Amino acid sequence: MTSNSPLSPAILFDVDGTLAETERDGHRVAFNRAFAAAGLDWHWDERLYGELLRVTGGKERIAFYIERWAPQSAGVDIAALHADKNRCYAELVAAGVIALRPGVARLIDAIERAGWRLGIVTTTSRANVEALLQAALGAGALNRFAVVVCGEDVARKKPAPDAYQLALRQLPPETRALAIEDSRNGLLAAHAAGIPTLVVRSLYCAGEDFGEAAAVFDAFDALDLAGLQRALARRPSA
Ligand code: XBP
Ligand code: MG
Repeated sequence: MTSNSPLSPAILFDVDGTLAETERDGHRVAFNRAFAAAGLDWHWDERLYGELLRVTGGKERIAFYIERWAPQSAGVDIAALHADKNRCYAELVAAGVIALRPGVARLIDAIERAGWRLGIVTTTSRANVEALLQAALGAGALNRFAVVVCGEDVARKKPAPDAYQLALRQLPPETRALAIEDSRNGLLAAHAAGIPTLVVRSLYCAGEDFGEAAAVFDAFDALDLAGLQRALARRPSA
């Protein structure tokens, strides 16, 4: 299959947990730095953050935390706090704290060499994606992706299908898309958009239910173009 084939493949990568293990040492640390800078005595430890991850989106996660654990802070400016958190995240990423998962760069290169399209479908902020890809793959890395859908592009974040549906609208009609995800929320989003999905287990989401996945892997080492092709041939079960 090449990009000129009647069915032109596009491999749509999730970001957090999939391209890189960004959550524990990236987003979580950045949230805590922003809380401290704002004079808040909140601290999201590794275990609590695992629970909070069920809420996708940083602003939504802060709002959920306030509702559950800090109702006295209902007046906090969530948008400002989140903007500072993303600034802290960009600093961490630029300092090299977060690397791509082993095998990701190799797979991206192979997809490009095959003439297939690359895409990103994430519920994180665009600034975070830009910071990560620039640090990990170099300046202009985002231009390698035919479609880049981020949290601010959609009304509803994963597990809603909006982000994947938008990606499909931005790709040529003959595209055969395959998603690569690490979480149940991501899998449900892609599945609801009718996109077959491979799961590569990550630190925080390894124990989740991936029943709807075309295949589940523990690492990218086991994934090659043939594996992607097999998954592309499958339609998601109803
Ligand atoms: C990951 C998320 C994000 C990040 C934080 O989604 O849920 O909310 O934790 O990012 P995905 P923001 O795996 O789909 O990328 O603070 O920018 O929202
Ligand atoms: Mg993810």
